[in-house]
Amino acid sequence: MDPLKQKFIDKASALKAEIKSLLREHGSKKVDEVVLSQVFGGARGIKMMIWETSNLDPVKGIRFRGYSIPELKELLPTRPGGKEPLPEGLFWLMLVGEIPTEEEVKWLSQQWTNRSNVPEHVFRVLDSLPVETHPMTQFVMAISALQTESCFARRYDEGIHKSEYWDPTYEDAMNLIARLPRIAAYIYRRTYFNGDHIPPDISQDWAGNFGHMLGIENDEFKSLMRLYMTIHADHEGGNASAHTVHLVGSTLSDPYLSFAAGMGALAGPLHGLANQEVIKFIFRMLDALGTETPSKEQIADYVQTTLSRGQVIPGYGHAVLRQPDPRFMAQKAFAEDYLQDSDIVQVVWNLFEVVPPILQSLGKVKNPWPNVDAHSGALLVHYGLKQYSYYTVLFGVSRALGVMAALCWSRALGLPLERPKSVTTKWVKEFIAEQEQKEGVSAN
Ligand code: CMX
Repeated sequence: MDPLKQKFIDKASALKAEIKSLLREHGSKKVDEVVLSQVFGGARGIKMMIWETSNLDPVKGIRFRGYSIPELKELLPTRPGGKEPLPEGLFWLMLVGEIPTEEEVKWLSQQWTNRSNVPEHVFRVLDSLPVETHPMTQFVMAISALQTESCFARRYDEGIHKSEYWDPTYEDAMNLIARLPRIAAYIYRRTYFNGDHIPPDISQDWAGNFGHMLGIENDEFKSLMRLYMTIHADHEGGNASAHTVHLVGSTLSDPYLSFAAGMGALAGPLHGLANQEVIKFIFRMLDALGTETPSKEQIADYVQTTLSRGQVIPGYGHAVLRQPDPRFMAQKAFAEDYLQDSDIVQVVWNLFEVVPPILQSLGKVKNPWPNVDAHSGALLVHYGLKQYSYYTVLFGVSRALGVMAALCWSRALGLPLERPKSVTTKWVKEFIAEQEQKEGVSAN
């Protein structure tokens, strides 16, 4: 058995035993109370699922196995002489809870290279689609086509023992992650470069090779890809894409189909598609104002007009966060290091000053601060990746790291089919009437 797999199952078996005794002793302890506004309000904040790979604090932001993004930048292995962490290291950390050594990361990089071959039929499926098909639709279809390769589906069909579900899940997770950059780059090159594809360079790391296959041979851009793939990977379990993968995976649907479903969720404009919406918003604003360098007053007016049309300001707000997103700040720090003089980056920084007080003044927005999507597009535009309809695919490739590590845990811990309770508004009204009657009786 490979060393990562062995380490994973040792840790997962120990935790599974611990959870068993924890539930035996404390299974009936209350961890939450649910109020009616949460039932109607998208289940915000309700604790209802186990997700081991990361945790989101409303004020401090994301912690991957307890580590903040600045800590990961210090601790995770980089390319020789590089500043940005290798996403391979983050996957290792999320899967087994340990900061890997350079050797371990090298091993994982090599594993993903070895597993990266994409079967021909996946490219044929992509080539059969109209070239103007949205890249996220292409991505979902390619992942679904790749499902023919699922070890989990095959082993389940053969009659695998449930204690072994984690094993083919791990194999699928590793193979899927290994293949995604090739698929994503293929979508980019067929959509925007007439199918002029660039073969993989197996001497490069996972994110570096992805940058190479996209066709942007620039070391700074490859560094950006390493950072991008690291910071977008996971945001605990409740966000729409992660939760979808978890929910679909809980039916024992295989990792490919679970991930494809999650990518459908990521493609919504209130979630991952916000990264394309942000840059679209900025381009339209520059167009409307007739300048590449708008003043803060001009930006403020444009933001007000957008709000008055009943539209959201993309890249701002969050269902959990109540501070500027550390993932936004990490990208800002990258821009401060590498591209201080970019006009479009300056627009993003001016929006950061202008938008929060305007959103705050509405009196209803719980978090007026920027999220991860507010910054990413401007960095990509700077390096020449201007086709914003493609941006969510980049997010999706990264998100695979978190949700696949988490799915391995779900299968190893034997987490059951997810099936929360729904109620009708009629039930709610009857419930309220019953409560009021009881209160009336006890008051008399
Ligand atoms: N612009 C305008 N209005 C906003 C807003 C924004 N950026 N963020 C929130 N609001 C509004 C909501 O639409 C809601 O209005 P109504 O009561 O009229 O429906 C009100 O403020 C309260 O919303 P909230 O409780 O603060 O936010 P939610 O938890 O309901 O929603 C989110 C969170 C992200 C969907 C929302 O902030 C939003 O639409 N942001 C813009 C889209 C975006 O950037 N999404 C990406 C999030 C990160 C990611 O997943 O990638």
